[in-house]
Amino acid sequence: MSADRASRVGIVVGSRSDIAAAEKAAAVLAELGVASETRVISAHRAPDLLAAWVASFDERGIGVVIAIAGLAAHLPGVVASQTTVPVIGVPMPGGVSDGLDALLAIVQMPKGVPVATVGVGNAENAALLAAEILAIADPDLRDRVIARRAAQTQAVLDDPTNATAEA
Ligand code: RP5
Repeated sequence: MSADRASRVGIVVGSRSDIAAAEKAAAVLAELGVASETRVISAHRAPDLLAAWVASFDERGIGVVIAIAGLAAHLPGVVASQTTVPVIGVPMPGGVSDGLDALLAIVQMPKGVPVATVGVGNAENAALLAAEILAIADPDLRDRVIARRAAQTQAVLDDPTNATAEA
């Protein structure tokens, strides 16, 4: 598969305990018409399987990765170390500081291997950022991303509690 068909998102979680976040990301991507695939691969329990999955990105058409992890949260960085496909890390709540540990582990990647990081547990934003990255080369997807943003704004405007006082 050629690079210009890298239109899918690879979602990986380090544990089945994080699968709900992966499902949230996949649902947002599906809403935008973006295909995704989800894997449960621990970077420390199954490093060779993780490497094999990353090595298959070109043939699978994966153009962005969402890597979701808690605790030491090395999964996004390990994936990023093996590919130049953009990696978005989602730190998960829990641990000694309810996600602050995972947030710092993901956002504090040493220089040379970037990982984009969203807020703790914010799989929705990871999906939206993945879609925005893919939309750079996909005008139809760009239109859908813009439409979703507009609908979000309209929902705020339509909220009756936000009605301004009439003169
Ligand atoms: C990481 O440690 C996973 O990403 C998960 O967030 C956390 C807990 O994993 P389990 O104890 O559920 O295997 O591997």
